[in-house]
Formats: sequence, structure tokens, C-alpha cells
Amino acid sequence: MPAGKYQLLVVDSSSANRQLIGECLSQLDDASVSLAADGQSAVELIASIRPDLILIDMNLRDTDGISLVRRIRNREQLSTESDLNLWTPVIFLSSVMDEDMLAQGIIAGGDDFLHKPVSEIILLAKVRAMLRIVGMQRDIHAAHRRLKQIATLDGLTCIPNRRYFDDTLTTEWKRCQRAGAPLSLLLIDIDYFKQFNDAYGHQAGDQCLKAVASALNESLFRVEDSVARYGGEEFAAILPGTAAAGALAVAERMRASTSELRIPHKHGVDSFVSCSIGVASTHPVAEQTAEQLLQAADHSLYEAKHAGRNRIVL
Ligand code: GH3
Ligand code: MG
Ligand code: MG
Ligand code: MG
Repeated sequence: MPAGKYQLLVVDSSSANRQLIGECLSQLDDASVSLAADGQSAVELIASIRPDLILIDMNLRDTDGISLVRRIRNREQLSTESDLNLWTPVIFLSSVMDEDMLAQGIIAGGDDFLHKPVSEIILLAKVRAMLRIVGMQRDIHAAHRRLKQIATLDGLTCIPNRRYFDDTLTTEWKRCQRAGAPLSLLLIDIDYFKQFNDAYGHQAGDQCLKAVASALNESLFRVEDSVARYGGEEFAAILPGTAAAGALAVAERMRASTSELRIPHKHGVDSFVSCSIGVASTHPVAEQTAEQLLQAADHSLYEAKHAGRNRIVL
């Protein structure tokens, strides 16, 4: 949701009323006002400006306020943009005091109503009261985003964690299967890391993990690629839409950039910290699973270790 000003939408078929209410609302300095003359243009504006509050006249040229609010609420339920539902308050405007109709409007998803001709003080007071709730929703949304970020990041290295990796692999496996696209996995494991800890201490080990994680992360050039801390001193990268040749190129960048950190390791390959990488590529199909691809990458990693470390095996 865009931060900053509140977006208000006034839906009224009478241009004089739109003008009047719009001018009154423009007194609010933390809000900007859009006007719609009928239900159809309201629906289009809602999709583009994503208003924080909507005022709807009960009698519109092409529909009525109750039907419009039903349409708005149905769209909210379909919205997949955020897994947190946000409420857009709706205030009805009505020139007739029809209690049945107003009650129906609220049951259909409206929040309040105002009688026309509208009292400026009451209009501003009600809009301010609704915007207080909208402001709280914004805070909750920001906290939710932050928590989600924390839940998917590794605390030490600040790159994505195992949970992120598992979720992303499931999603990308299905996406590549639908698209008929290739998918590659890299399993990256630091060489002789136990000896590194034993020789230099656990804190130095943690610093080394951070440095390697950054080097691996910076070896990725595409937004859809990701590398996560898989556990301990192991990392895993998902490369959607990338076949074997591309995956080998990424793996080589990762291997080289780890060595180029030049972290001294007296028991390491060539006396520096290095990593070994197992690569696996496939075109996901229904008969196969993501776990099988992971097993293939693990097998390649095992071979890379066995062949002397600081190398890549496909
Ligand atoms: P190999 O070349 O075969 O991979 O040998 P290795 O010593 O790296 O492999 P091993 O799996 O035997 O040891 C991994 C070590 O990583 C053991 C553990 O103490 C260390 N380790 C795992 N997580 C952390 C961590 O968060 N911080 C630190 N400092 N060390 C860690
Ligand atoms: Mg390991
Ligand atoms: Mg090991
Ligand atoms: Mg290791």
C-alpha cells in the first residue's frame, strides 16, 4: 500500500454534489480526492488509485450504492496481492432517510451513512474517524511485512533462510513445470569448515559464514534467482528458467568469489577458505519431484568433495 496521503474517492452521479463534497474534503491536508460519476468509472478508479476510503451515493446513474459496495467487497476477497486483508471503509450518501435501505447497505459491506444535503462538519468528522482506522491498518500492514521479512531471513548472514528456500522451491517447481521452463539448483558447502572453527574459533567462523553468504548473494544477477542458508555451512541457490550451462556459470562465479575473499585457512585448499558446489538441472515434470532434484544436487556436491573440493560437479 502506498504510504503518505490518504486517497479518497467520491462516487456521485450529480456533478454539483461531487464538486461540493470534493471541495469540502480538500480541506483535509493529508488526503487527496478523486471523483467518479458512475459505478463503472468508480470500479476502474478503485483498481488504479486503490482508495483508502470511498463515499458512495445510493442512487447512481448505472447502478445503486448497495450493488456497488457488494462488487467492491467481492473484489477485496479475490485480491491476492497481500495475505493480509485490508478494509476500505465505505460511507453512503443518501437524500432519503430509508432505514431499510441504509441497513441493507451496511449489511452489504458499508460502514456508515450521511444524509444529503451533507453537513460539512459531520462529513469531515466521519471521514477523519474512518481515516484513524485506516492509519492503524497501515501500521499493522507495515508490521506484518516486517515480520514476514524476519521470518524468511537467516539471523546470522541476513540472506534468505531454509524456510524461504523450501517455499520458493515448491513455488518455482510448479511455475517452471507450467511454463515448460528449466530449473537449476546449486548446493554450496564450505570446505573443511570444522577445521576452520577449530583453528580460528567459532566467532571467526561466524564472520566467515557472513562473508561467504554475501559473496554468493552478489554472484546472482537475475531478480528471480536466490541463494539461501540451507543449514550450518551449507547454502542452496534456486535458478528458475536456467538450464545446466547457465547454472554452471553461476556456480563458477560463486566458487571464484568465495576463493577471492582470500580468507586464510591453514587446513583449507591452497590455505584459503573455499567451497564445493553440486549442480542439478531439469525441466520439471509431474512424474518428478523437487526433492529428487535436491538429491541430485546433493549427489553432485558429494562428488565435488570427493574429487578434492573447491570445485563444481554437475
Ligand atoms: P567438508 O569439506 O567435507 O564440508 O568438511 P566440513 O568440515 O566443512 O564439514 P562438516 O559438516 O564436518 O562440518 C561443518 C562445520 O560447520 C561443523 C560446525 O561446527 C560448523 N558450523 C555449522 N554452523 C555454524 C555456524 O553457524 N557458525 C559456525 N562458526 N560454525 C558452524
Ligand atoms: Mg556441510
Ligand atoms: Mg560435511
Ligand atoms: Mg563443509
